[in-house]
Amino acid sequence: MTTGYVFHPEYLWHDTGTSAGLLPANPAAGIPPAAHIENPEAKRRVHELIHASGLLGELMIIEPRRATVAELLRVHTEAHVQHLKAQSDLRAGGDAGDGFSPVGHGSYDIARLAAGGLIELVTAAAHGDITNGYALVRPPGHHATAEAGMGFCLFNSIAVAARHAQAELGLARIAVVDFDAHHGNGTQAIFYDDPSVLTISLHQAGCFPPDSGWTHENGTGDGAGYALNVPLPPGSGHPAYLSAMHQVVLPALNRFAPDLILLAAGFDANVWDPLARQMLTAASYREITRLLVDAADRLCHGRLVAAHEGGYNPWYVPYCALAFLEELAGTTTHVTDPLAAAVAGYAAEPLTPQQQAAVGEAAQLISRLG
Ligand code: 6DK
Ligand code: ZN
Repeated sequence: MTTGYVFHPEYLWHDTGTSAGLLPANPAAGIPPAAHIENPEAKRRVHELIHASGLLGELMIIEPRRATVAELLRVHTEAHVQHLKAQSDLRAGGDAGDGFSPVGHGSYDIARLAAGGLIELVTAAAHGDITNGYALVRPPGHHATAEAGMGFCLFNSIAVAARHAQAELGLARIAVVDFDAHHGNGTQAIFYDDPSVLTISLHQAGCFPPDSGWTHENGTGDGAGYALNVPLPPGSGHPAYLSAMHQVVLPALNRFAPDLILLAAGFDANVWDPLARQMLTAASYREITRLLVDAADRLCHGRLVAAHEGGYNPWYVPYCALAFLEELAGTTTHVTDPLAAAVAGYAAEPLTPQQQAAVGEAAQLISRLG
């Protein structure tokens, strides 16, 4: 069993500027500059912890390359690719589409390196060089649609890798599981009418994008049934996510029988994240990952390939990501979650009827999968 790892210093150079988190800095209007919330800090610390824990030495390093324009065009429109290139060429950068998804100077090439890193990881999995893998990339991708960037996302790296796997690697049926706290709307939209790609998103209901990711969004045309959403109420934690895994994700994967599982691994459903109000701990990520690894082993020779998405608490995200990666690699390190004791008293609240209802509603749709 070999776990692949993609990282590149350039991922930390994607410059999101000082737009005060979400709002464009505007001192005259009383909005002082501050680092954009999607800044390199959390992900830099993830990489450093992977190194410091000794885990890096047990992984197969996969070198990323830039996705070509032709590879991007399998998913994105020419206008979108050109727009990002033009914004990135500006001396001061620009925006991907919604006003809070900064494109730094040079970010076009970095976003291509993110998508290409995932392509290389999927290729290594298809060739059997690795069993599974994790790409610690910036910028994130799961909100990006064919036509536009949004929610800090420029290109949809997972979608680009999925289309590459189908076109070049003989992997026909692909499942995308997304446990980022926000809805994987871009990935869902790209594959909405396509029964060869099943998308399953677990997220905080009504968080981002606004009014997106409801259970009734279930695919269209030939793809009807092949988009699943579990919108969990704010405050959902370990029991709700585990219930969603057992009642929705695993049965859907079993039924769909993918050749590859892609994972949008956002770590912003953690109990200390500033951009959502969910309650997962590092131990939760470990358990969720174990279930996904088991499913991949059972269904598709272990092929589980993850892309880092969100996760904004620079103190806690590294421990969540390390637990996830240890589980992917089937090992442990000497590092334990230093914050576990601090939430032991409240992060394991029992399943509420509202959480159970959200899971149950999604579970009813699994029979629509062919
Ligand atoms: N809300 C992500 O973590 C990105 O999924 C999350 C982006 C959240 C943005 C929150 C936000 C608004 C803004 C305007 C109007 C309504 C709501 F893609 C990932 F990075 F992974 O801006
Ligand atoms: Zn997110």
